[in-house]
Amino acid sequence: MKKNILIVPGDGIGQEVTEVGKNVLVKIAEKFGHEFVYDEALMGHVAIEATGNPLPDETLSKMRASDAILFGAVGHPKYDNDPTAKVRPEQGLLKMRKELGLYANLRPIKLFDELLGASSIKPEILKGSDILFFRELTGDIYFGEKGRKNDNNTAFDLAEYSRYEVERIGRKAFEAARTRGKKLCSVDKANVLETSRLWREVIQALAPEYPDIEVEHQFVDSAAMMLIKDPRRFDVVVTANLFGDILTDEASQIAGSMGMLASASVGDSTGVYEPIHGSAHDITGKGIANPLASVLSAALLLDISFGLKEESETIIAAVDKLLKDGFRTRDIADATTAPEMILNTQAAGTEL
Ligand code: GGG
Repeated sequence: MKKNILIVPGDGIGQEVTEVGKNVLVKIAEKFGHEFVYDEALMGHVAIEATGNPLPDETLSKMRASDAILFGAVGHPKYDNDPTAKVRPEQGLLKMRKELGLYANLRPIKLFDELLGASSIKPEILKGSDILFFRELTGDIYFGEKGRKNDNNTAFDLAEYSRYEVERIGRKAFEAARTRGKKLCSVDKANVLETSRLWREVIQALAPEYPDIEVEHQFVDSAAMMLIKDPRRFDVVVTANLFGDILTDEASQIAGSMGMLASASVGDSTGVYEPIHGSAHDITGKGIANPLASVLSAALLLDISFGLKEESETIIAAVDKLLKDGFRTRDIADATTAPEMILNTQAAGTEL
């Protein structure tokens, strides 16, 4: 198979982990006889530095022209303490999602058995947890009108959802539930928010089309609690942009670390595959970042964008073997892991 893959490392540890993800794609192409052609583009803080724009037109054109995108992370601490900054790395991320129509963000919360001890949650509660989140990605409070009023003394962010937007992500989640445990949990805040009441109405209206799927609705506060108390009760979860952003960071503790969670953003055109973690400048350049979320993102890319199931499963098996062999980064180390067993950036590739 011949495919064009755009590599967009972005900022901070995005650079180092994406290199490992790409290495794994190179190895897979060699092993299975595919021809993957790579190009690279700037996004985030590095793009602002080079062009003044977090998502330069050149990057967007390359994105549209590619068959899939392996992305790292965006962000820089200099913007965290400068709330007045007009241009920010994250604007590139949001613009990319909108421009490419990436409305569905799939975040699998997969717990590798070897990492049962790495979580602060008790192993007997965690064992067997396997959740697939669908985070809506192009609506909600992230994209509504925002601004200041009352002489700059009041700020607002408008949350908006249309029926169409809820229905299309809802359908994706129902379809996915059909291929898994046949359970769908829709998370909202319908006791308070009008957008959530519409959300619930639309999911309820879809349910009769999927009689084989057991549907439940949970308020986001209750879902946050149940994720930690009883993660095995969840199969597929569908939720709005903001709730999904927060709940999946929480759910990363089920998998042991944010450094283990990959994601796929799909919709109208080229799919984008990236770790759910950010740029983590505090550990950038120290060789201690966990590259497995990028490696697992490469596995999602092969499966979802190219339909290469065997190749994707080969990567997941290699990650499983690495962990069984005791390789760890600090974020997933536990009391039984020897400190010298630090996963370096080559290790993920050499297992293939
Ligand atoms: N790889 C994910 C990433 O770069 N996250 C940084 C970020 O700002 N995320 C906000 C979001 O995902 O909406």
